[in-house]
Amino acid sequence: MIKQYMSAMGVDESQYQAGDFAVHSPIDGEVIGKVALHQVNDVDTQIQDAKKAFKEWRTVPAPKRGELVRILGEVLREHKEDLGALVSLEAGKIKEEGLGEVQEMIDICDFAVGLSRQLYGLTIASERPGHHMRETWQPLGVIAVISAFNFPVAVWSWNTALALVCGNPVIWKPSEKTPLTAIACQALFEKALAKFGDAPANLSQLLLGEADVGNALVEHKDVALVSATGSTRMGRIVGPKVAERFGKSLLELGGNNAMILTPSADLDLALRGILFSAVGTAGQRCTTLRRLFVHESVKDDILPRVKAAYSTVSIGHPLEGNLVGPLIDEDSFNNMQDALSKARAAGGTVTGGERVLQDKYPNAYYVTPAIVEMDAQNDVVRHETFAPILYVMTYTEFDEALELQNDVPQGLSSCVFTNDLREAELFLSARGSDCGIANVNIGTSGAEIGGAFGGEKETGGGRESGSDAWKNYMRRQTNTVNYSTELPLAQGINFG
Ligand code: UN1
Repeated sequence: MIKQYMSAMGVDESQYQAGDFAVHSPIDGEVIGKVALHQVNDVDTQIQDAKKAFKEWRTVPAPKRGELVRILGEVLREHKEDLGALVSLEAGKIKEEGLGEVQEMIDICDFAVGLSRQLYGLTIASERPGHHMRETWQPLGVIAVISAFNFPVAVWSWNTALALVCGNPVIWKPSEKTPLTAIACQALFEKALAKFGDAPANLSQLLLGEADVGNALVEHKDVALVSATGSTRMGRIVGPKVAERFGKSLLELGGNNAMILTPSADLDLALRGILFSAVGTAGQRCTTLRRLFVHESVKDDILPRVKAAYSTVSIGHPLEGNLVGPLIDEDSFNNMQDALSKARAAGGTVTGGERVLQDKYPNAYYVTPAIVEMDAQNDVVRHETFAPILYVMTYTEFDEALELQNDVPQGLSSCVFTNDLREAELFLSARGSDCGIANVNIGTSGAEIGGAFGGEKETGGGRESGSDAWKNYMRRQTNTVNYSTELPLAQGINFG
């Protein structure tokens, strides 16, 4: 099944059928590829090759670098269907979401092309006569991208499109659960390179491997920036290692995203917002809605409607018109069941959360999305479980809802549904949501690429994608130029 897509994208079977690391589709558990993994000693070779590429690429004018990314965007447009379908087959996303992910890639390429003619610095007023100050942004060096299974292609492109226009080479270590989509991206990048013409070799390299290989990449002193997306557990390992060698890191870790549903909210809108954010991608987005704080006066109105909507959601093969595909693997299913039994033990009332389609797909894990009514926000709720579990709690005062929303270790995405201007503005104020993303009358997931994406606290503090996230991929330099014939010192110091 994947062959037609792979060959359309220019990937030869030898690249994904000849190795000894089996890749399973979450759709039915079948082996869909066998790839060769890199070893720890390949890491240094790739980094040395990337350093050579950096020396050349950093001197290519940024708008010319943007031309490569423009072509990459074109190649992605041509292969949107192929890559989107492959994302479905390897990561289990439904067709629309697989295509949406490729669209995010195209969007970030467009954004990066515009950026390639900007990368603005500042001019600064100097306190000294005949002096001129400015701030400039220069290419940074080798960028490592570590990505997760749930956005197997978009996260690479967010980083790579920006890194390239900023003058840097990239080494990408994708999740070991999704190497096939990574191989396809590399092939599409090479197509773009061939059209572009004269670019240095090894601008973008793929590093397939497990934790040992990732670790070697993270620890290597010649990797200037490690951009890592994944669990908080992974970030706790990566962050300190990079900091120890004074490297830079950009961390996109767990989320525990909430919605506050107020009495003035448009409930039809909220229902749709809840459904897409909580159930979409089978609850496996870092921005998935995991907590719903409903005003006590609205609960009896909205909750039956949410439950009714949940019961009509079609679950099954992601390319056959269903709204919810499989969980990524058995571990994910077990983690979900574990969280649900802890929630029950803590007094939660669980609706849904059962395994379905077991007869048809004995080696895959499809579940009905779960709703858990909880009396209080306890540690089960505070923990991120990467599965479709929505905890529902009530509140009385808006301030209390704000406190509950912020009272978790993570700080990625949040939203309020309200038609009350005061509530909306309070939610976005200094004493409102403490998350990197705070929305009004929009769910927690499905951000556009134009804004900076990321969050606070255990989410890791990184920002990638839009706004000025490009600055992560460059080094800042302050320049002072003296065009006078004197040498006045700053702060008026008289030295001799
Ligand atoms: C992720 O789940 O790792 O906002 C990223 C969203 C997507 C990106 C999610 N644009 O849901």
